[in-house]
Amino acid sequence: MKELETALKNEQNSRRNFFKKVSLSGIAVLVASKFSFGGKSFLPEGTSWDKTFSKLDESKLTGQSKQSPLPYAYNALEPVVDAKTMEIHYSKHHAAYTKNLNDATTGPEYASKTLFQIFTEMEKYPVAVKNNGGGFYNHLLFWTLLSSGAGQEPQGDLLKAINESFGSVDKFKEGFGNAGKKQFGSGWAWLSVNEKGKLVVSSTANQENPLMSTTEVRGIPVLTLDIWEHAYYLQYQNRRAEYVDAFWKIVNWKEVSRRYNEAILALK
Ligand code: MN3
Repeated sequence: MKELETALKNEQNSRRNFFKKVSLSGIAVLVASKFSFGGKSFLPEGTSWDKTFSKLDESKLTGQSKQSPLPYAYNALEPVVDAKTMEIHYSKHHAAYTKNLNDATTGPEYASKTLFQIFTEMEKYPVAVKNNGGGFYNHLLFWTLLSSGAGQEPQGDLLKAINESFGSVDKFKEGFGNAGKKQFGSGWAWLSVNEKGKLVVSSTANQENPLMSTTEVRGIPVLTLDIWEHAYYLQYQNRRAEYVDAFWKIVNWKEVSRRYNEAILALK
């Protein structure tokens, strides 16, 4: 136990020093995505991602999964996201990931598995299960995090945690926005609660997400942004940065808060 504590301290110190050297104007959050602890060994003794994730609302999702109805109309997020994009995104792209996930998980080995269990052992599964499992879940999550009720901002414990991890809401938005803007090719930007209960920003390629064992920065996602071109191209064409900046107008902060509180409880 002493050894573990010392190792942990050394790791924290070297991380701190590293951040001191490279942390120019709040880009540390991005660096964190490249030099995360990741993995199971840093969870509190006797816990595992599997156990932690099993306490989350959506942990019961199986391979035989269905799309939830969109919680608003296709045109509800205009002018930030146009109705046609929402319609195609939900009824074609998300529908396809859902169907392909179900098609890829008909075997008996999937009968007793939940999607979150599969995520915790992602390396054991075919790439079709990873791509479509991520595609199914990431979109399911994403829809809940958008809202037509503009003008909200983070509050309460979530606000406190954002200030603690990033310095301010603006710094957080800058870090998260940059994660989205700088992700090469298709992917997602994330705000997650990591194994220490701290908020971290990262980005992933394709349909990977922080619940997956194959991901560098692991954690429980509380906010995400789809940065595939299909999410914005009709309206923004090549102007991804404009789309990312406009995203803040439609974030459902109440839902982010709810997910943050759920994640903190799950880690206990
Ligand atoms: Mn998408």
